[in-house]
Amino acid sequence: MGQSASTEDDEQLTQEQVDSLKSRTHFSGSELRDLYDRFIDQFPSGRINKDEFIHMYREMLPDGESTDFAVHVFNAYDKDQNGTIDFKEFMLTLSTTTRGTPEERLRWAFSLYDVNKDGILARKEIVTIISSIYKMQGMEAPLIPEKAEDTALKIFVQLDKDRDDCIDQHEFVRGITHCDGASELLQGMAGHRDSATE
Ligand SMILES: [Ca+2]
Ligand SMILES: [Ca+2]
Repeated sequence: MGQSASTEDDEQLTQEQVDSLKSRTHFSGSELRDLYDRFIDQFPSGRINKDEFIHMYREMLPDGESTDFAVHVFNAYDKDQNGTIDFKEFMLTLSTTTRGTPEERLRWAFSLYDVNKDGILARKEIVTIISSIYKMQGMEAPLIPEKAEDTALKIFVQLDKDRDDCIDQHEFVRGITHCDGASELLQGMAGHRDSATE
């Protein structure tokens, strides 16, 4: 996003990096420095790869089958889609999921559901995410496809106001909080916590 500064081998955040993150997150400078120390402690390379992320989810949710969902969440963190989450990407999402305004959270949720990252939600993307949430919640596998289709259809009927067979960000953010059947989805996401702030 236009920044050329690389944090790769730095042990410390520069003032410039702190200022830039401060302006883009809900964290203070000292919180950012503290979070950075913990981040580097846990991920000395300064990046989280997909396997590490999945592992984090497994530890957080030892009873659920969380791998599919973790991969989708990983992709929502990894804004530049380069296969790793750097500290900046981690902070942007952590800020949104822990302290974001309702609208920020919903925009982030939208990016999570937008599996192919083309800026719109097709019904099968919603089915995909809902299935991964049901799986994580321990629903029996044979029940998942039908239940997920069912919920996705319900959501679609309510949110796709202009009936063009996809949901854009505007329709999603405006409609999802009043949407029947969507509360479990948003709960599924709330189940996602970040060890870094605990
Ligand atoms: Ca990345
Ligand atoms: Ca899409």
